[in-house]
Amino acid sequence: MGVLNVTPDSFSDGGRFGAPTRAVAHGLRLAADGADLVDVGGESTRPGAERITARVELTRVLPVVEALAAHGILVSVDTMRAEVARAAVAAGAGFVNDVSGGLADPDMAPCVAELGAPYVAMHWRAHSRHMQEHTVYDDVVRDVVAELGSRLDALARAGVAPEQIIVDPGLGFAKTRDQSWTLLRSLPRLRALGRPVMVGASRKSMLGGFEGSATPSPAPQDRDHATAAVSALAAHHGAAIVRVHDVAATVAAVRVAAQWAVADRPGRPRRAGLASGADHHQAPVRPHRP
Ligand code: PMM
Repeated sequence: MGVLNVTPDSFSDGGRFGAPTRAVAHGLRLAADGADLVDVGGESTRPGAERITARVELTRVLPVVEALAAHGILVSVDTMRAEVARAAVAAGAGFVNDVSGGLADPDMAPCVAELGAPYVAMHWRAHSRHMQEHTVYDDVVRDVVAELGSRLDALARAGVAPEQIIVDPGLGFAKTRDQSWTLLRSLPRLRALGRPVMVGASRKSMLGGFEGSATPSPAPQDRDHATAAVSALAAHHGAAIVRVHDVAATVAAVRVAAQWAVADRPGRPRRAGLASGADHHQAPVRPHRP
């Protein structure tokens, strides 16, 4: 999944794609680089970010979703609002990516049930302004799995089909850097929820410096090699989708992981792609064509 933030204040691509024409051009580039889907977001979720109105969000995302979908690109809309999800799907989006897993907007679950589109339910505890005040866990993996499990139950009660749902641990969202690494190392426990797992580590502060390294933390836009490495490892350990800014580097790295898995299992050819990743037991998520 390629990241296309149409925001003036995104922490890593810093508003470079604010104007619709430049955003669309970048989305086309992400697809040409090998993204299976392009995630269009109009509201920044960087730590401390203030909310914007639905009207501003719609104005930012709809023209970009519409143009990319018209080019035949599978678009996902990164939104916490049912109203935006509904309008984006009507404009051609085939996926809904909700960082709040349905918690921010009570209308989201029934809306997604009605739309029938694949839905990313991310682990989330609070809006960005306050999220880093919510990093207390008894056991981060057990608590995140349990909280995601509750979201799956709530989504099912609202009529969302299990096959629509992809789960995401929400790296960096109400998590310290160490907690994010612990979650990343525990992908099999997230996969035990029975749904495909998505991972978004791209350019995050968890990649901003490593044990034993004397070099200063690289700026977010200088974390793409580290992102590619982490994406390959995540794919190898079963992530179905990795959400990244630099698609070309990650596609190359994920292909290496896929080849590694083939080489691991002589006689069992595998296909790199949306549901790649070693040991995938879940059914692949079928894109939604409105
Ligand atoms: N991270 C960001 C935004 N949207 N969506 C999902 N499902 N998972 C993530 O980890 C995630 C996301 C924040 O990163 P950005 O500001 O660089 O887009």
